[in-house]
Amino acid sequence: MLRQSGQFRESQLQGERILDSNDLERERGITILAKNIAILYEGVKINLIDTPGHADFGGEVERTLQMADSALVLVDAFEGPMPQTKFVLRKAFANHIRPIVVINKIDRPDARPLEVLNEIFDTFVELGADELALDFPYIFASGRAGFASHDSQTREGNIRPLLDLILEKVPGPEVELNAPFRMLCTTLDFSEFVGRIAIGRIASGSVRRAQKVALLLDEGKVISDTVEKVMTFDKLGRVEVEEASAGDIVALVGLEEVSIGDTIADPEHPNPLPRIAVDEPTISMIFGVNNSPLVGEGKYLTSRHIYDRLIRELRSNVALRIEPTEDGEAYEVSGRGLLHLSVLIETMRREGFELSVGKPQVILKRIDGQVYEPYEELVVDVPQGLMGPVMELVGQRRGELGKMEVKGEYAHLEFVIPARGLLGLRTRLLSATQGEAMMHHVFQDYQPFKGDIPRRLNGVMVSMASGQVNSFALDNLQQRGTMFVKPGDPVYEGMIVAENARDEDMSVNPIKEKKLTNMRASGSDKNILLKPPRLLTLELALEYIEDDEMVEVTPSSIRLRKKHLTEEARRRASGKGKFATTVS
Ligand SMILES: Nc1nc2c(ncn2[C@@H]2O[C@H](COP(=O)(O)OP(=O)(O)OP(=O)(O)O)[C@@H](O)[C@H]2O)c(=O)[nH]1
Ligand SMILES: [Mg+2]
Repeated sequence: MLRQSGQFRESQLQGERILDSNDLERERGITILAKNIAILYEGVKINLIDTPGHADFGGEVERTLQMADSALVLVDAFEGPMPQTKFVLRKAFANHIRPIVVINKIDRPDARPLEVLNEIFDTFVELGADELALDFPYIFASGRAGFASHDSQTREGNIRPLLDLILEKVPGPEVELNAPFRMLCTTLDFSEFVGRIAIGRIASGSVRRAQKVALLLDEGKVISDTVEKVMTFDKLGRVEVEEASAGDIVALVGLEEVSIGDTIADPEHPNPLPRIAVDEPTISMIFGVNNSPLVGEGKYLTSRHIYDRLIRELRSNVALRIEPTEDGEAYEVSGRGLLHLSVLIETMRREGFELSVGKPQVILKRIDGQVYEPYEELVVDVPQGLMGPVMELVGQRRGELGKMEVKGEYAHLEFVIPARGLLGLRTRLLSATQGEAMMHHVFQDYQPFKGDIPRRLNGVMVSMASGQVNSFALDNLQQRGTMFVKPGDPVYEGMIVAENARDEDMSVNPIKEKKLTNMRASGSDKNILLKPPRLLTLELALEYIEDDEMVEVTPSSIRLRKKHLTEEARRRASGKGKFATTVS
């Protein structure tokens, strides 16, 4: 759409992922933050908001829907509707937004556009869409090849049919032009030069530069302020304007106290718009200072630094919650899923923070004296021959099969599973299926607590010494497990250096030198063949650890460690059993 609108310089459209502009988005190939752009088509300004598709960033979807009149729901012409498709549709229906379905990637050789269309129809029915919604507009497209068509067989053309469909089906914004100014702040941006920028769609009236406004904050607080600058969205950027009016999506400069969910209003008519409803978090982790002996690789180390950073995050990350813990040095951070929180950790580490993070815990609820836990809908697509191990793994983790279908050579399996059961599932699924399984999941609801889920089967090797790993020691240890470290890596007492092949923890000495008496067999080092260590990404590390363990995160390293560094302290602590999950 951007390319064919003809409004961009070629240099602005280089490569893929034009909107996924931050480093993390590019590296991971996913959208994390929603972004606004605008194009002009047939004299109509079309504001487009790109939202993340991954349910962990559902908070982004919830708030950006406030600015939208319609949703283009993109569905892969081979994969069909995914759990996140349902998530987005549910949100759209709840906000009375009528979706336009775009069956994308019809250029794929394995595309099955008409079957997918039927599956989408079934999804609408399943979600209880009313008759109006069941009559949904749809179109086939290839975003990559740049065409859209009402005919599923077309493999060429341009994107105009999609733009035309938008003009035809999307009602103009429902707004009151002649009422007092009111707008909900749905996005925040920051700039070094002008400070906080409030973004939202004007619900009624108009706003000018230098206009006095009332900020209607949470809990009925009202403050007066002045809009310094009004900007509207234009192509990939923003332009300053004198005035903007109802229906426009604007960025307002000068309101230093504003947060997402606040209403900005005419001071004579301070009536707040409904705040944005955001789903509750389902997962939490403890963020604490890094108190490992290797602390100091980063710039921001104190709990004060961490606290201030987390509070800053709250302004724009609407689905996040933060609570101080009893010891005051650490914070319980809650979010929508592992990815939601790990992206925050990854962002912080790139900014120079060091942290220690505890095992992710699902957030339990007590309803009428009974404990409830979050359940997720899980979809696994896997070559048919590999269904067995998938069923077994998901079954062990208390997932229940709902639907099973065959799509081409793939089996498509739909489960409902406690969110606890998902932690660590991806790695196991991938190794059980030689990397062939694809899984997607999305929060479904809270259901009664389902009982135990098997924990990590293996114990770990814990270093008993501090120093530098050497190959002689590793050569011995690698017979007994899978190493996480390589020669030359720094280790400390209490650091986890390997997975033990057995199910218990073992203290080891990865810095042990060869005894002098053996030295005569010179050159024997050459016979040491070390397997490459298992590299743990942040998410893998978080999924891996148990309750008595932590992940040490610094700008340059991710290490696993025991909470208690000495064996003595661990022995003392292990006397007291702990409930594995938190109850709220
Ligand atoms: N074959 C084919 N591939 C496409 C097409 N459109 C996008 N892709 C590929 O699909 C992958 C995902 O594309 P994205 O644009 O990141 O998808 P997205 O829906 O924005 O993903 P999230 O932002 O994470 O929800 C990329 O590798 C694209 O190159 C298409 O029309 N045809
Ligand atoms: Mg995207």
